[in-house]
Amino acid sequence: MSEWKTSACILCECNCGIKVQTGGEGDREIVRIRGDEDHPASQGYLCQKASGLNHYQNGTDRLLAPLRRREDGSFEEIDWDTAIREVAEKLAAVRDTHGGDKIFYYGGGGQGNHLPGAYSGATRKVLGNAYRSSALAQEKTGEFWVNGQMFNTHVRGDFEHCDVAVFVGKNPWHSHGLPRARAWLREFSKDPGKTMIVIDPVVSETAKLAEIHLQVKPGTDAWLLSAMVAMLLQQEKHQAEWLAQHTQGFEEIRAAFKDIPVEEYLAHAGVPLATAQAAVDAIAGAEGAAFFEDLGTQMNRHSTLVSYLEKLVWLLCGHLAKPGGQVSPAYLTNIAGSGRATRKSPVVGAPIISGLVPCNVIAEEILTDHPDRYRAMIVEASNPVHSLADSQRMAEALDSLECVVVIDIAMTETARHADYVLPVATQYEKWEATFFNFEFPDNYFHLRKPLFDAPAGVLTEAEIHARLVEALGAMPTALCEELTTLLETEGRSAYRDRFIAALGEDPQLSAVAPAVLYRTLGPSLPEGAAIGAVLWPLCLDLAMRDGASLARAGFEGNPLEAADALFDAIISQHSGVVFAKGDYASLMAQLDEVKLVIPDLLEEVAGLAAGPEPLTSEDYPFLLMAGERRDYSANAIYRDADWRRKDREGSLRICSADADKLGLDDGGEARITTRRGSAVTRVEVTDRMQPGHVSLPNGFGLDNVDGRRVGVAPNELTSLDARDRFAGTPWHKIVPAQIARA
Ligand SMILES: Nc1nc2c(c(=O)[nH]1)N[C@H]1C(S)=C(S)[C@@H](COP(=O)(O)OP(=O)(O)OC[C@H]3O[C@@H](n4cnc5c(=O)[nH]c(N)nc54)[C@H](O)[C@@H]3O)O[C@H]1N2
Ligand SMILES: Nc1nc2c(c(=O)[nH]1)N[C@H]1C(S)=C(S)[C@@H](COP(=O)(O)OP(=O)(O)OC[C@H]3O[C@@H](n4cnc5c(=O)[nH]c(N)nc54)[C@H](O)[C@@H]3O)O[C@H]1N2
Ligand code: SF4
Ligand SMILES: [Mo]
Repeated sequence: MSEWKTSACILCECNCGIKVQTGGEGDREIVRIRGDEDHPASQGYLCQKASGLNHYQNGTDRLLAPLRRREDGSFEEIDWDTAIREVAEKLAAVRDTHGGDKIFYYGGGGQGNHLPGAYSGATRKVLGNAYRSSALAQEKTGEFWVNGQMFNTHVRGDFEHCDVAVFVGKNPWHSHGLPRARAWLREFSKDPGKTMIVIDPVVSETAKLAEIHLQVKPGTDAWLLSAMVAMLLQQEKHQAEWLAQHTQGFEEIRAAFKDIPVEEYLAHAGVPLATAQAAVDAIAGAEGAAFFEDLGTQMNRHSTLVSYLEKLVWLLCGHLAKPGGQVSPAYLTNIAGSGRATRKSPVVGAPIISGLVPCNVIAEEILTDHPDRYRAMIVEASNPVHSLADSQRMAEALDSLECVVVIDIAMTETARHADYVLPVATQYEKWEATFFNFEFPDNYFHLRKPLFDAPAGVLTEAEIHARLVEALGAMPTALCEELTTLLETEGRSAYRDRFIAALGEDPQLSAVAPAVLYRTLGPSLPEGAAIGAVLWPLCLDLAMRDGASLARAGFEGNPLEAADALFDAIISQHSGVVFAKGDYASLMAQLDEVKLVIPDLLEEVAGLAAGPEPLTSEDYPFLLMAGERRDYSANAIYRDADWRRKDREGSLRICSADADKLGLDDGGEARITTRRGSAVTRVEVTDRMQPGHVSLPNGFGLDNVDGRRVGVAPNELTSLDARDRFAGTPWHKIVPAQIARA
């Protein structure tokens, strides 16, 4: 076995630091894994999912040569020169015939890898790509839009310092989202001075630990949260002085909620008044209340409205820009984007929030004869046929395009519909990182060093995009040679000065900058860390924008020096680097005046008076949560079902009363049918579920190359049209369903 090497887990946004021993045949296996105590956020913590990472590294369905689709639909292996040349030619032809804006880009990263998105920027710009999307546009864009309007930036709960923690449709016991989640939840729930509040229809593991569980009826959070806002105002529990000082529009908010019949709204939500009152009192009386809303409400009816109401609750209590409240972490790249919706998608006219087309309209934008329909697609590090609503429709959409290029490590459900599949090194065979850096005050970034050499036959995304840029004739080769020579002879500051001057001379250069940096700065980086090159301008940008945070983290001096020092630290420190230290005192000034009023959403609040429309019917009497996080779910990152130690098939969870009524046995089988599809599933009877509410896990039902499929693919049961009015985010947590004994 090897010495312990340093990396990170790639299964969720926490990216916990790991220490790994490799071994096995040809030293290609991850043999032992433990937590990395030196990692600034995880500090040695791991959850049980990380122990299976060899199932990712040496998983099923791996691809080791580029593939091209034949006329008959089967694939043939081709060499890389052919692959790059033909992909460049085909995409250039679409650009030249229909316009580059007809080439859609999907993905760019997953839970562990965000550098592909940075490098693809070059290919995208050369092709004239104008429309793109990613998984964020089926979960977070509603919240981004609300944050953009209220704060002009992204905010996060400061769970490390709060005395009241509120989880809205979020089960961090499984899904994490905060560092060391399980250890944190246990410690927090035991502390008598602290209060955990959970809003969830299910008695989740997190809800079990909570002091206050608001067990809403599925899909009724808007009534619950409106009632809570109304209680704060009607009982005068709001922070009047703070609101006057730091926010705009308070009187409009008061007017909108003053007449809301609290008891009636709570009855709609199925929450007793005393429980809601206890939650409101705890939040109003907290030193710092931190909130985390997630898929339970973001993939649900009123998702954008609920994001807004959730923010009103803590804003009315002044839980912003203080320890334990909501904070705005420093960033190298802000993955939440601006939150602005300045453009519309070309066919459906859906709002594009933070630059992302809503996932639920992509298929509609393709399967039409509209002249502006997308004609080609690049999919990178994502599996939309499996992960987006209505898998059948997404597959049909891909099949109708003139050219589909998929960049992945494996033969996925999406890759099956590609014209070209470009196989890449795994995240343990190349330098990788994410921009999931949301900690405050100390925020960190982790560029991971590879554990293995990449096998022959695959490339990295950085190399693919550099080659595509070259094949498209857009690489400024003379400038690259000049920059390389300068770097070798005069060093990085001369290189930087020339690079900046060149950007001024040629506006086109910024488009291909990632590829130029990779080809010029990349080879000079130690230990073969060429992929790190794209981080260098981000360090510069941070130093210009937020030098104070950088200086507090120890990167002092003029911005150019501080940026270089940070960049060198990121390249050389393999357990991650604290790149910024926040400061509570200056946060409020940074956030400026908060805008409490979002007119469209206040209108929606008024509409709640009519009460909830029924979501079920005689034909579909159940509400299915299509995609719950569990012990052994990890999106579709592990394609090998054998990584699971329990719940191998991903059971349908149903309460005993419903199971009895339907004659279902624990461990038996049931058929579940929705408006979109039908599947047979294993059954688990558990009284964690409310009557009428059932759940299936996320990430199951993958089709392996050997013909295996284990569990239900949730999006064969979901529909495109069940989506939020504002952000277009899907209603995956409330899919009307019928269940019968199989
Ligand atoms: N184990 C595991 N962890 C993961 C992932 C994974 O696949 N597996 N994926 C990662 C990713 S990409 C994400 S985005 C996060 C998501 O993390 P979460 O959002 O925490 O995950 P979910 O289990 O989808 O949904 C959370 C909760 O919403 C509740 N819920 C369902 N309906 C409603 C409702 O009507 N109202 C309310 N208030 N709650 C409701 C569910 O009961 C559930 O407990 O997890 C990340 N972590
Ligand atoms: N019904 C329903 N659907 C859901 C959800 C739900 O709760 N319910 N959850 C949704 C959520 S929140 C999310 S975030 C999405 C996630 O869905 P996707 O964004 O599609 O992401 P993953 O399932 O994580 O798949 C990542 C892909 O990246 C590939 N990959 C791994 N490493 C690399 C690499 O180094 N390079 C490249 N190029 N590829 C690599 C994997 O093989 C895999 O195909 O799923 C969503 N889908
Ligand atoms: S919390 Fe678990 S799944 Fe998430 S990064 Fe850490 S070890 Fe991996
Ligand atoms: Mo997600």
